[in-house]
Amino acid sequence: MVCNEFELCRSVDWIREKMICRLNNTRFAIQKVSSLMTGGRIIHADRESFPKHLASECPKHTCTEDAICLQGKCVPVLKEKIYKDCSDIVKRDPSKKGKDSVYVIYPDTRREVFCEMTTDGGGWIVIQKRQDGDVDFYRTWIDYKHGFGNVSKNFWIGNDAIHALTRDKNQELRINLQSFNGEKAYAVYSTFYIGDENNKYRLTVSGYSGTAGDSLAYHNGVKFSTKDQDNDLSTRNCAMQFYGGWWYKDSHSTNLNGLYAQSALSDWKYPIWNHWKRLEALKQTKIMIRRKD
Ligand SMILES: [Ca+2]
Repeated sequence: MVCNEFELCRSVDWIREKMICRLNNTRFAIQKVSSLMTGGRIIHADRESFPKHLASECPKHTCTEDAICLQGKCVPVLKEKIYKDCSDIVKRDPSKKGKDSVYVIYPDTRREVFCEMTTDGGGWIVIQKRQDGDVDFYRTWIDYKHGFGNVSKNFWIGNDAIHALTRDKNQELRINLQSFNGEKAYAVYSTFYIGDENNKYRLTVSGYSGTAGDSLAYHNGVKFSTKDQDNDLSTRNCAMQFYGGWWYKDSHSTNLNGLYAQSALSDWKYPIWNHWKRLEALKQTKIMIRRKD
């Protein structure tokens, strides 16, 4: 269908891949503008009634209610709300509480993340999870940079993603731990962010509370290391010694990306949390973040 020129966006802000349009009090975002010309997707936000509302604003608009006019063509509108992160989802849609799943969020660009919607009211973005030995965590710098694994089972979201998600320095961190005999403990940190790759993903973490003890304090201010990139403070290569990618100092007091054990074996190379179970390998770990405001 041919329509009049796109006139919905009276003012346009370009933010990365998004074109943010404002029309009176309605704000909506068009994703991946370059792909629109070949029938890409449009997503609108903040108002379910967007097409009708626009119809009254744009009498020349000749597309159906499920499309808007852009570059002379009617382009379908996807009725998908734009959420900034997992906490935004539970805030605006309380029915999602308790529904742990993969969701699409737009903290900066479009990301598919696993939201933990159960613990302490939900709204957590899971950045690491381990529940069995299916995925190898003894990996290279590039793997840790981009992330690996399966988001609903065992995975690392990626250091670039963690940096992007925490760079506003307004995230709290929560780590849930479970031992092989079924005991549980957790640690919450009121401050958590990491630097970018140039800064070797340097860790900033503080403000502990919880039941597991503060094993991350030792790692505060430390750079990330992998077996092929030794940024630790030891003369040895801690990533090789402890079989993981982590913020190793001259050793560690927690090694949650270490070698997965199938039982409660005892060694520094396993996923341990020293202040809770000393050197006992843990069965399950989950690391997650949530916006504080
Ligand atoms: Ca070293």
